[in-house]
Amino acid sequence: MNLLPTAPLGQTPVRAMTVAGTDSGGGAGVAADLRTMALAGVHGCVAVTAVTVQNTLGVTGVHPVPPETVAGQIRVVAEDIGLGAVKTGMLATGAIIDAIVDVAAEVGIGRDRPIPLVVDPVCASMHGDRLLAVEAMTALRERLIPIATVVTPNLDEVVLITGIEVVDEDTQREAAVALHAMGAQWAIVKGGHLRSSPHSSDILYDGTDFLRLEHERIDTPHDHGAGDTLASAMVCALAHGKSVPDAARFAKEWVSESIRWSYPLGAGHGPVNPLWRVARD
Ligand code: PXL
Repeated sequence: MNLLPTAPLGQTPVRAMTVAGTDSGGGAGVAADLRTMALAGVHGCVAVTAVTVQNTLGVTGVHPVPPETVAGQIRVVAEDIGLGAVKTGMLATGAIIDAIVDVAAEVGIGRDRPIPLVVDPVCASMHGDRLLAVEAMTALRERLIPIATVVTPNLDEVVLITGIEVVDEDTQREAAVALHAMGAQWAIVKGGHLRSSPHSSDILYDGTDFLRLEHERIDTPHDHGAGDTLASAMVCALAHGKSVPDAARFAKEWVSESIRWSYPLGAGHGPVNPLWRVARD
């Protein structure tokens, strides 16, 4: 695959930020985001939104960070280090979403602003544990999605956000139109969980054109952190100045290889693995 250019050793690389939760098992959230950013040659900054207590079997605790602490992490980094792009993942509460949307306006993050924003609307873990409070759905729909450069839901998130049950490509397109109508500049409706198709095809929509990105489906139980990895790869490409379709193509290949090289861990679902980028036999 075509990789992103990396800075010469010793020189400042492109910077991106993940606004996300921690996973004590090291599979998803901030850990997954920083792995992909490091391996893609991007310096990853972090605004932690919540600490989760979890292993490969599930989440047993969620501890949100105070909203002003989340906003503070974003503000000081944007002001000092400078950011090429930002992604959000697990956001936990409506008050955290409000704080992020407010600081994004202050420092220029979001669609039609200098710093592109990828919103991965994480609602629940793969085990069904809630990672975004039910009360936060309104803030997600009415405040965060409208400032997204790209929103990247999976099919479970699509139902929760739009009410649309995706069963085929037509309904996948319908969902993309609904997400775009909520204000996102681009909607990517991921088809990885659409079992009626032999491929994993994602639909991209910008209000005018539909694009379909296709990849063979890689069947594995070890796909923890796949959504985070896709959104992180996309944010790396956007930080490098790529267009959304080019960033989505890069990210699709990146996550597909990372799923191919995922590994078992603990007694549950293992993580996707971007170390294919550097590993040798
Ligand atoms: O993969 C979604 C996700 C994001 N962030 C955190 C998570 C998970 C899934 O479990 O735990 C912190």
